[in-house]
Amino acid sequence: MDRRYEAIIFDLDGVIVSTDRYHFLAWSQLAWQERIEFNEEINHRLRGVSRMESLEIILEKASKRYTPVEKLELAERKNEVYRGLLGDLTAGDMLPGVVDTLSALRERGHKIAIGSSSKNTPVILERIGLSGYFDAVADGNGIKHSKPDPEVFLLAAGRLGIPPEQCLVVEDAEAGVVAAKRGGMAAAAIGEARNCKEADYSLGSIADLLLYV
Ligand code: B16
Ligand code: MG
Repeated sequence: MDRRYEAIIFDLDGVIVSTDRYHFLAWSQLAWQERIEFNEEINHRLRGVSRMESLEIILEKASKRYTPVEKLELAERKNEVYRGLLGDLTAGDMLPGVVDTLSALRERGHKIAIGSSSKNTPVILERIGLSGYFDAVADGNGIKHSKPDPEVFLLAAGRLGIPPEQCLVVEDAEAGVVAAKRGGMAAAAIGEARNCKEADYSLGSIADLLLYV
């Protein structure tokens, strides 16, 4: 079968699994403890962005200045709450259509990979039963620069051995769509990024991917 893209690289949080609500809960708790304003609009800016960069965005509303050591402590505190919430994660938290779409892509002969900013990627994949399922995993543990830098997607493509122009990235964050395009890849936007103008494709559901690959 003709393939337009040899490889499909999936963002994790917000594309494969609904961990985005756990990030929101964990950041909300930290912001409340520190008496910092936090809402859905600010949360939207955290999608696809690394933990420390997310913290910097939250601290824009803080009335006091934090030292680098205090910032590390805040990020660690948020991560502990987040990790606690991940304890409840199961395969049932995968977003609708994910399992069928991934297996259809494999049947058609595509390589599939994860490209996530999250350092918690290994534990998340294990909790949802997808450890070892992807042909390659690139995550926050292997990169210096997070989205919108293309590093994580280039790492995934390199691990697959597929040139960037033969890769399609699936993203729910504008930062991730921009990262894919900067890396010379095509981008399909879903969920909160759906109307992102830099994307090549807009997906109403993950199964729509099968129309374009
Ligand atoms: P962690 P993705 C991203 O995952 C999240 O969207 C973002 O909200 C989070 O800050 C980032 O991972 C880092 O996560 O604190 O677990 O290392 O969308 O790139 O899969
Ligand atoms: Mg995401």
